[in-house]
Amino acid sequence: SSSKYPPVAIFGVPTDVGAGTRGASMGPETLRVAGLVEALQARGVDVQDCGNLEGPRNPWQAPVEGYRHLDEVVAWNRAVMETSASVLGDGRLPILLGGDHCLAVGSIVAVARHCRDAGKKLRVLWLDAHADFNTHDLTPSGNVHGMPVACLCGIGPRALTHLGGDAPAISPADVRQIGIRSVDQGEKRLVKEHGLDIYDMRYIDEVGMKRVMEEVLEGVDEDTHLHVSFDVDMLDPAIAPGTGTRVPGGVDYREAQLIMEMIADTGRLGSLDIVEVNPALDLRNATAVLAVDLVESLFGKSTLMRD
Ligand code: HAR
Ligand code: MN
Ligand code: MN
Ligand code: MN
Repeated sequence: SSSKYPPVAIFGVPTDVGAGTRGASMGPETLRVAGLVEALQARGVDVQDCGNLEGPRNPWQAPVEGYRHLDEVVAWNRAVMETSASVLGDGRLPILLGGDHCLAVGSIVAVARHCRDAGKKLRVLWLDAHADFNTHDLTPSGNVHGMPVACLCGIGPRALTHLGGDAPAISPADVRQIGIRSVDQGEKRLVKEHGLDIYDMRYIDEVGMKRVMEEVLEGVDEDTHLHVSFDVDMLDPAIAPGTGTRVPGGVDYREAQLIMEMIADTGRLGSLDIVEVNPALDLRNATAVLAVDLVESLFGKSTLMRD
C-alpha cells in the first residue's frame, strides 16, 4: 500500500475493573461500530483485528488496602502485555481498544521492553484530563485507572511495577501529559516531586496548542518511538460525553485535531491506546465516532494534501 504507516493490529480489552463507573468494558465494540477498522483501511493502512482479550469479570468490590480489584487488574494487564509484545514482535503497530486506563500499564511495559531491545527512545504522550499518578495511600477512590503512570514509573504495587520483570518500565522524563485539569491533592505533591512534564489546560489556554505540541515533540527523531495513550476524557465533555470521569474545560475539537496532526507529521507513531470510551454514558456513540475521526488525523488524514 501507499501508506507511510506500518501494518496495525487492533485488539479489544473489554474490562472496567480499574474504573469507578461501569461501562468502559463496552468500549472495544463501540469503537468498531464507529468504523475504526474501515477508517484506517481508508487511509491505506493494513489492519488486522485480533478480536478481544479475555479476563476476569468485574467483582465490583470496595478497595482493599487502597486498591480496588488489584488481582483482576493484574490479570488483565498481563494479557495486554503479552498481546502488545507479540504484536510488536510481528512488526505491527498495536492499537489497544479499552477498557479503562489501568490497561496502559501492560501496554506500555511491553512497548518499553520493545524499545530497549530495538535501541529506540520511548516517548509516552499521555492525553488525559487526569495525571493518573496516584498511589494506594493518596488515591481518593482506590480505582487503579488513577494510578498507571505512577506504576509505570516504579511507584505502586509490586505486581504492577514489576509486571515486565524489571522496574521501573519508564522514567517520568519519558512522559508528556496533555489536557490535564484534575489532579488530586496528594497526587499534586507526588507529580511535582517526580518532575512530571504536564501541559495542563491553563498552559494550553495561555500559549496555544501549536506551541504546546512543539514542546511536547521537541527532540523526537528517527530513533524515537511515540506511544500515544489516549484517554478520551482529555476531550471537553461537551463533545465527548461518553466517558466515566468527565471534567469540564477540556480540549476542544480543533485543539484535539492539531494534537493528532502534529503527532502524525513526525511519522514516529509506534503504538496507541484508546481508553475510557463508555457507551452507556454516551449520546448516540458520539465519543467513539469522534475518537475514530481523531485517529484518522493521527494516521495522516488532513484537509489539504500536505505530504
Ligand atoms: N484522580 C481520580 C482517582 O484517582 C480520578 C482518576 C480518573 N482516572 C481516569 N483515568 N479516568 O484518567 O480516583
Ligand atoms: Mn487516564
Ligand atoms: Mn482520565
Ligand atoms: Mn480552549
